[in-house]
Amino acid sequence: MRHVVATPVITPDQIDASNARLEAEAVRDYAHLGEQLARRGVDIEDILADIMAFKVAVPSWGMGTGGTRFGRYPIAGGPNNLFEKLEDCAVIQQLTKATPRVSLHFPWDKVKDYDELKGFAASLDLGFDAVNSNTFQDQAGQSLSYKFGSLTHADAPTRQQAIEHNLECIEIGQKLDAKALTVWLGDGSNFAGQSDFTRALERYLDSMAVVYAGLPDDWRVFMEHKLYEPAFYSTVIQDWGTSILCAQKLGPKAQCLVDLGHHAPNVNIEMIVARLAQFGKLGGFHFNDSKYGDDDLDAGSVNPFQLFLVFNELVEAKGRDPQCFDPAYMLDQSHNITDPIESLMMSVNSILQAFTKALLIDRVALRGHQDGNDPLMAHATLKEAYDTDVRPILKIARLRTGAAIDPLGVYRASGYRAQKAAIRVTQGATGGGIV
Ligand SMILES: [Mn+2]
Repeated sequence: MRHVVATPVITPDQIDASNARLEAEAVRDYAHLGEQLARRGVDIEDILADIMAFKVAVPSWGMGTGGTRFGRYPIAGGPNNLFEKLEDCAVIQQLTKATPRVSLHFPWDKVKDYDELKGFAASLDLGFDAVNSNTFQDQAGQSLSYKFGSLTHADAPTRQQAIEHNLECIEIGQKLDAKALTVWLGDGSNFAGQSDFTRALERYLDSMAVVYAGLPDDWRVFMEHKLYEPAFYSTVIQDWGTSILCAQKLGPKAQCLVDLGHHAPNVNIEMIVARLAQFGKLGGFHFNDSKYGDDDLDAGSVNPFQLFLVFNELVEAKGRDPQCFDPAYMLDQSHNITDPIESLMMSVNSILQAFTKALLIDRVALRGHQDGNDPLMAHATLKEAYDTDVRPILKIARLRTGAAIDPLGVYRASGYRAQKAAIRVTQGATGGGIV
């Protein structure tokens, strides 16, 4: 029972001392931006309220340093088990107050006692978000291999094993008050002719219908598409088209999950977001960024304008359907050369910046320019919002929620990782999966 109460992480004093130094300047900058926005007819306090309410989940598997197929560079003080990963998640929540929930991945995150896990998380001010199943690799002691597929495998017993794993994930998730299951599978083929596209998808739908039937009333299942990898010729759920067809076939609790890195290069992802939202099928989001493929780089680090355009669609969709539009937001990144805590805090900041800027778009003017066939002014309306320096709003949001005005500065000054390096002696295989 050594994990029942968490050890203190960064003390409130450390945050307060830093905020005391930065507060006066932040308040002045906020007041100045407030004046500028008022001239544009925007009440900065309305924007601030939305930013303070925005939450994004962090992935347990993102707390360990990731790697590539060429290798991995562990950092001293990295987490060795789920409890240590939760301690790291707690630091991000403590310093940003925007990440109160953690997404778990099974069987990686299996523990003996889920009540203990829940209590430990609660003592760190953390809860749990969507649970993720894993049928893209074989586990020790697993009776049937997923080498040639899982939910779409040609053999019924292998499909059944994958179905049962997903049902077990739902069962565990219920113990942790999660409300959604995310299913990404690597099923596909490496050779033309290896797999019958149609029969593979039929098997997927049959398997997912059983998983769907196992969902509690207030749960949803998110289907995460991905163009390629680990299968390099064809993937069963390769894009949003296949995903939405399956979601429509399965029923209202089935929705699509958009991982920003799971598309072909240059695909118009914001348009996919709009389409899925229009048909009530945008269930969740995995934020990251990419240059070439499923790079799992930090959100907003390569293409912050795309992130802004995605949030433009999310704000638009929320405006159309404020009651029902409620996607599950999560970060899904692999941190290969940075401290995952630092990367995730920077990513939260990028996401909040994109969201804030999207909230500043003058939607009445935009619609007028769209309907009046004035492409230049329509685009200029977006750029007016995008070019606004919204950092003062994020700083005041953090100040008012009890987070750190400067999360990275407080984290670096705290020496958290060095302290953990003295305690966390071993460095096990806790690498982030790329999902
Ligand atoms: Mn993902």
